[in-house]
Order: sequence, then C-alpha cells, then structure tokens
Amino acid sequence: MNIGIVCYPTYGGSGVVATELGKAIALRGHKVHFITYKQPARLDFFTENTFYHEVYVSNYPLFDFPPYETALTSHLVDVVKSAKLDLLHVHYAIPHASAAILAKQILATEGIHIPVITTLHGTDITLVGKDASFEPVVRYSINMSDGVTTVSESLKKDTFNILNICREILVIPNFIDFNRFSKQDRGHFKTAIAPNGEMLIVHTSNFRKVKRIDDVVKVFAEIKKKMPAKLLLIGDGPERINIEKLCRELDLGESVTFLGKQNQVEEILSVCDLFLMPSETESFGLAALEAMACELPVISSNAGGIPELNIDGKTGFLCDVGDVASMAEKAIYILEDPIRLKLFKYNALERAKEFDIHQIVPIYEAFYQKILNK
Ligand code: GMT
Repeated sequence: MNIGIVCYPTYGGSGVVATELGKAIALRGHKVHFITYKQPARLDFFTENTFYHEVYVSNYPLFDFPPYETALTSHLVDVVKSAKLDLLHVHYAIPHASAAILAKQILATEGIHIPVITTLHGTDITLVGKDASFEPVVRYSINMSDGVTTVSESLKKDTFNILNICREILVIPNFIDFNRFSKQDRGHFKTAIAPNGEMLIVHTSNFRKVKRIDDVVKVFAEIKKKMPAKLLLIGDGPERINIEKLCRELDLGESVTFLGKQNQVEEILSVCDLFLMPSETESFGLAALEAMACELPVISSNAGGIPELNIDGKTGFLCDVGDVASMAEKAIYILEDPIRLKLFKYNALERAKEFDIHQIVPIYEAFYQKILNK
C-alpha cells in the first residue's frame, strides 16, 4: 500500500501515535508519506519506504491568519497525484480531516478516488470539537470520511454524544514499542537525583490545564509528608509558570525538578517509582502507557479512556477527578510497602504488553485493506 499520513509534528500524543504507526507500517513493506508543516519529532530515521512532504504556507501580508488548511489541502491534492497514494490517514480532526475531505472532493473532479481514514485522538472531540466555531466542520468531516477510528471506547461514545454522530467507528487503542519503552538500567542517574533513596514520582504532559498538574503537585506534597520523595515534571506548556508558583507556595523547594521537554523520556521513567495522571479528560493516556511499559504503577483520574488502560487496584488506582486526598492515600499505599510496589510494577508491565505495537499495528493495516476493498 502507498499511504499518506497527516498529523501534528510536535510532541503531542496524536503526532507520536501517527509517526510511530507510519514507521511501523513502512517496516511492514508499505510506502508511507508524512505530510505536515515540520518533520515529526519521532520521525528520527528514514528508510526506503518513508517520505516526508513539507507543507509551505504563504505569509502574504494580507493574511492575518496564514491559511494552513488551504495550503495543506492543495499539498494533499498534489502528493496524492504525484506519489500515487492509495489512501490518506489523517490524525486529529482539526484541520486534518476537513483538509483531507476537501482534497478528496477536488480529486474526484479529476476522476481520482482517494479514501480517507480519520483517527480521532481526544481533544479534537472533547475540547475543541465541541466548540461551536468548529463543530459543523468536524461533524461533516467525520461523516464524510471513508473510515473513522478512535483510540478508546470512551472517545467513541463521546464522539457519538457530543457531535450527535451515528456511523461506524472502530476503536484501535494506542500502542507501545517495547524496543524503546522498557526499563533500562540507569542506576547512576537514579543515584544522582535521589541520592538518599527517595521515591521518585513522575508526570509527563504538555502542561495544559486539562492535565491538572496542580493536583500532581498537591498529591506529591502529601506523599512527601509520609516518606522521602522527589517529583520529576517532564514537558512544558502554558501551565508551567503557575505550577512553579504553586511549588514555591507549598515550600517544596528542591524536591520538585522541572525537566522541560525531553526526547529520551524512557530513560527518566526507568528510574522512577510511580506515575501520576490526574487529567480532567484523557481519551486514552499514552503517557501512562509509556510509564507502565517502563514498569511504573499509575495513580490516575478515572476520566475518559484511562480506565481502559489503568486497572484499579492492580496496575495502580483510579480516583475521581480532583480527589487529591484519595490519590495521595493510594499512592502512599503502593509506595510504603516494597513487596506491594514490586507487584504493582509487575502488573503495570504485564498490562502494557497488551498494547504492544506488534499487536495493534496489524489492526490498522487490516482496516486500511478493508477500506481499500470497499
Ligand atoms: O494529551 C494531549 O493533550 C495531547 C493529545 C494530542 O492530541 O496529541 O493527546 C491525545 O491523544 C493521545 C494519543 O491518541 C491520547 O493518548 C491522549 O489521551 C489524548 N489526550 C487527551 O485526550 C487529553
């Protein structure tokens, strides 16, 4: 197959899933063309089967808002024709699905049929998708796609309910590549950041409000009252300044380290003991899966699709959004007993194995084939 993949090239989960999927599909012998405005962060190697097409947007002075969607649509039309693509797989509804549907309609006028598969990732439905300024376009693009997937049952339900959509949607969960995400021996690093054997608590995200990082800090403050512990915060974004302020107010001093954006997250996860994900909404929780693959139990909220990944009482615990007291209590329960901690770590890894890239990518591949055969 000759597949075009459209995604956000930055650090977000949807871009990671799209890029890792494209790389895996290419390794299975298909040709994969990434079409986006910047080389995807995880597209760190090229093979004879992967191609990258950069979308250029004119900055003509008349444009207060450079029309990326129009430039992307034109580029899609061009790449479908020049690379003779069989299928477009677009990740995140806005603006990728709508650009692909318009490209499909333009190509139809030239007698070219290009099927479009849209994968919804979460906030494209639960936050921006329901914004009145996008809703009709999102609904139309989903309805006009030849195939639609969501990353959890929860997101599928949200798509039906929020957008009042009634069509077939296939759930294909996020996946993990154990060649990259597995516990590595980084003892020297652990000694450097936790010289007195402190418990290492970790959180990774894009530091947006929806991640509730203030809850991460408040849970950590409670853990720290009971045992020596440190908190590592990986990522960056608009909330960072408020979180730094909160850490000062709670007098957490040097026990919290802001590591910023990191490329080798797996190396840091490998030395930690517990992962916190108290998100307001989360369609799947790829960051938690990455942590579990590195043998970390997860204390999370029970929002969205997280319960489809984190098993309450086994791989960690699920608490109501904002229930800091319960999250702290459960975290301490896991951390205070070394044998219990070991068991939760083992369970987390075993659960992560159910989302192995080698099991999930063939589901996408079969879905491509099904849509092409239609
Ligand atoms: O988590 C984010 O805010 C980034 C976002 C994205 O669109 O890149 O992640 C979403 O997609 C991931 C991959 O499918 C999911 O694992 C995340 O749960 C989802 N985030 C939310 O729903 C908030």
